[in-house]
Amino acid sequence: MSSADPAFTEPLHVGRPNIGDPDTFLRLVEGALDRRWLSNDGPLVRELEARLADLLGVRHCVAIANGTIALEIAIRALGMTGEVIVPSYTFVATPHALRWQGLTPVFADIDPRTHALDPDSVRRLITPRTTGIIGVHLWGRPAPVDELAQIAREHDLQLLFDAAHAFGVSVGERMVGSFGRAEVLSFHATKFFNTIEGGAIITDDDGVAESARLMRNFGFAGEDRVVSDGTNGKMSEINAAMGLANLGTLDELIEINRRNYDAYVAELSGIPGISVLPVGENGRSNFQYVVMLVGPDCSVRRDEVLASLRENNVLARRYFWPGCHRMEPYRTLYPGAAAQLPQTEMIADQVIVLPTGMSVDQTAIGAIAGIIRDRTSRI
Ligand code: T4K
Repeated sequence: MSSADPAFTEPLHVGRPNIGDPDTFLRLVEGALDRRWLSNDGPLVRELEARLADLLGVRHCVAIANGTIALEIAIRALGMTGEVIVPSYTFVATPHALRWQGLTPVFADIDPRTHALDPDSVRRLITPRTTGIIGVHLWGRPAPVDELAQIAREHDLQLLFDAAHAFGVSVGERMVGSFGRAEVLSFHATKFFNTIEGGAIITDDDGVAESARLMRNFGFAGEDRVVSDGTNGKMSEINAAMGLANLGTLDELIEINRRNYDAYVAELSGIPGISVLPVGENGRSNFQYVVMLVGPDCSVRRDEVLASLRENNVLARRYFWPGCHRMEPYRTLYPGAAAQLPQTEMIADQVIVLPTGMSVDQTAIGAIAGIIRDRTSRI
C-alpha cells in the first residue's frame, strides 16, 4: 500500500473523545445558563461528586479543573515534601505535579509484565528525605496496591495513586478510588470518562477531602476568610454537565471497548513478535488503552510499524516514550537515570497504543491488523 493510498481516508485517533448523550449534555447546559450559575461549587458539580463517590464506594469525591491540578492539590493535602517516588514510565504530569511545587520526583523502575511500579525498585530508592510514593494505574491496570501499601506502612510514607487511566476499574471487588490515602482521576476529553477537561480527588479521609476542597478554591473557608494555601482548581458547571451526560453510557462504553480489545487480540494473534498487554485479569477493566508491544523478536522495530500505521492514517501513539527521565527538566537533572531504569527503557521502546472507543469498529480493527501484519512480514 503506498502513502498516496492510505487504508483510511479520515484519520483514526487514539483518544478520540467518547460523547455519551449530547441531548442530556445540552439540556444540562441550558439549565446552568438559565440559573446563571456557571462555576464555584455549583449544583451540577455537587451532583457529579455525589454520583461518583457513590459509584466508587468512597466517602469523598472532590471535583477539580483537571487531573494535573488534582495531583498538585492531593500532594499538598497529603503533606508530601522532599522526595517522592514515582514511575518514570507515566504521563509527564505525574512528576511535573511534584516538581511544580518544589518537590523532587525520584524515578523508580517498572515491572515489564504489568508496566506498573516495581515494589523492589521503590524500596531501593527510599532515603531519609522520602515522604511518599505515587503509584500509577497505567493503562487502567491497577498498580501493586497491597505491596505499595506495605512499603508505605513500613517506612511511614504517604501513598497516593495517579488513577488518571483507571476510572471504572476494580481490583477484585474493590473499585479503584479507595486505595492509598487518596487517588486522583483525570476526566480529560481523551479519557474513558470525560468532562472535556476535569479531574477529581477521591478519598475516604475526611481531613484530606476538607483541605482539598479549601485548596481548590484559593483556601477560602467563607466569603472573605482564607484559611490555607490555595489555587484555582474549580470545575465549571459545563464540565460537570458533560460528566453527568457521560455517566449514563459507561456500561455501553466498556462493552464497546471490550469488544474492540478482544478483536485486536484475535486479529493480532500469530503475528511474530507482536503481543497485546493483557488487562482485567483480577477485576474489571475499562479497556480504554489497547497497548500493543513490538518485541525484540519482531522482524521490524516499533517505529517502523508506527510509521506504516501513520502512513495509513492510523494515528497510533508511542505513549509514554521515551520515559519522563529522558524529558526535560529531568533529563538534565538526572543524567544517569537511564542506567537505573532498564525495564522502563525496554518497554518505552516497544509500546504502540492503538485507537479504540466509539469511533472504531471491527472492520477498522481488521484493517489496522492487516497493516501491521503486512509491515512485519515485509523486511
Ligand atoms: N496522569 C496520567 C497518567 C495521565 O495520563 C494524565 C493525562 C494526567 C495524569 C493528567 O491529567 P489531565 O491534567 O490531562 O486531566 C493526552 C491528554 O491531554 C492527557 O490528558 C493524557 N493524560 C495523555 C495521556 O494524553 P496528549 O499530549 O497525547 O494530547 P493530544 O493533543 O496529542 O491528543 C491525544 C489524541 O487525542 C490525539 O490523537 C488527538 C485526539 N483528540 C484529542 C482531543 C483533546 C481528539 O480526537 N479530540 C480531542 O478533543 O495528551
